[in-house]
Amino acid sequence: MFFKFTKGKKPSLRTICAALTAVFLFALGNLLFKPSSYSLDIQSTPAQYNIFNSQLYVQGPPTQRFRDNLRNDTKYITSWGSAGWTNDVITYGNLIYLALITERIPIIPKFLSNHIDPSAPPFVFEEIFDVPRLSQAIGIHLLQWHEVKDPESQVVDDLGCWTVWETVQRHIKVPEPRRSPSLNVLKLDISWTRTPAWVELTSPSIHHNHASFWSLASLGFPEARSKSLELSLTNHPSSQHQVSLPPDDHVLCFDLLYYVSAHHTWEWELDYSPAWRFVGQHMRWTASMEKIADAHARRAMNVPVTQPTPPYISIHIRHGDFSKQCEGFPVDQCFAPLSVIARRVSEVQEELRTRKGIHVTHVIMTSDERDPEWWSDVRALGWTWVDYAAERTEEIYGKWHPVFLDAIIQSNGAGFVGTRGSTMSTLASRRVQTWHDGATRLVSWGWPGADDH
Ligand SMILES: Nc1nc2c(ncn2[C@@H]2O[C@H](COP(=O)(O)OP(=O)(O)OP(=O)(O)O)[C@@H](O)[C@H]2O)c(=O)[nH]1
Ligand SMILES: *[C@@H]1O[C@H](CO)[C@@H](O)[C@H](O)[C@H]1NC(C)=O
Repeated sequence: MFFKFTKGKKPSLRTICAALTAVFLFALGNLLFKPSSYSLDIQSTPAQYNIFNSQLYVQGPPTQRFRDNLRNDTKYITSWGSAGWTNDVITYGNLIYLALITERIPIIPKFLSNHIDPSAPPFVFEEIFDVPRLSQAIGIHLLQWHEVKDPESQVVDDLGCWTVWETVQRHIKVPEPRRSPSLNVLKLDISWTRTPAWVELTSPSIHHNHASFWSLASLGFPEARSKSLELSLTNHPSSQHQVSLPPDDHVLCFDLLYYVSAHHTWEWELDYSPAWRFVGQHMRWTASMEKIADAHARRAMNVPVTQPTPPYISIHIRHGDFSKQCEGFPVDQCFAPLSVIARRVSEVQEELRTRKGIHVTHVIMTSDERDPEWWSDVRALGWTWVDYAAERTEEIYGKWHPVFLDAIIQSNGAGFVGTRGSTMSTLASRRVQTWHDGATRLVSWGWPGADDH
């Protein structure tokens, strides 16, 4: 929560036949089952080949000014992240879902390191998420900012955007647009216009700060847009060039799409979450990331090279700055003790045994806890973890990799035990349930006995 916040090898004839058959079946499947509205405006070849080709959605290679690269027959949508990595994954998932329902092409920014070492360079979306697979699953093309505007460009572009954050922040006296560090990286000078009050989510729960998907989507269509612009909404001139611009319609943009739901706040935690169902579940890891994660998991479990990776139960225990939510309890009484976590692991083992007939003994812990004593208690339970220092993962792959690999290892558990209130745990549960039909539990915490049940 945001606080509650085969390379080099010649293909065999058999491979070629299999590939041709696959392409044929794929094309046939698409003809039969895909709604034709996704084919956009390109008629000559099957749409599914076009959705992977970014060049059809921009003028050409990335330009100094992003606007020079936009097509006049295509509408776009964008937004930016500004929190921990998983929060930003949710934010980008919400952006892509809004793109679906507004029939616009999303432009996705890079991930910026907020929770990890700030010296870690921005990380491109398609290097962790399999973009062609996602595109094919949801039927629209995805653009990334580096394909539109040259990352080396020194040109500061003006852009008019909607601020949702200023409208829905109830707890602040003088609400403001949410400023993402991405805007500096992309050299965008934004003039913000406050969204109408009606974007706020009417929810059965009384949490603050959320907007609703369809109210935001309506701003991407002419009628709601022009009616809104009649309302004399607060506009902030851009901070560098001091220009006042109306919200752009060619590139519909919003400051922050983290707090957005269809029906209920914190909706990614709920089974019907449309952003999860129509987008999030299709955000699969790239094959190369999967491979690195599998190698790390195998070494953590000491799997001999001749054996397949055994099923395991993954755990995510979020500590660190979650201690701020302890409300007076010392952390050893606030965070769930390992005995309580072990009880949840047994439940997951039991469910996997009875429901799926699989006997899972391997347990892999992931956590932001740094106390070596806590980790030796984890070892005493017979559980293991990836030792990123010993693996030299950061030196070899970069600073982002431990969090990516932990997320992938969590998501590939036959079962999962996580920390209630952590988005990293929320997403791991969703993935284990949807991708592996796994057993999941979230541990409650905050006071002694919080997880009693
Ligand atoms: N490598 C690793 N990093 C973790 C782990 N748990 C937390 N972190 C770090 O802490 C960050 C937590 O932020 P998010 O990913 O947004 O998830 P969250 O648990 O909802 O936390 P908040 O955003 O702070 O509320 C992660 O992105 C990681 O950088 C873990 O198990 N392994
Ligand atoms: C749109 O762009 C194309 C090619 O870039 C150009 O030929 C056409 O005149 C433009 N249409 C409008 C309405 O500007």
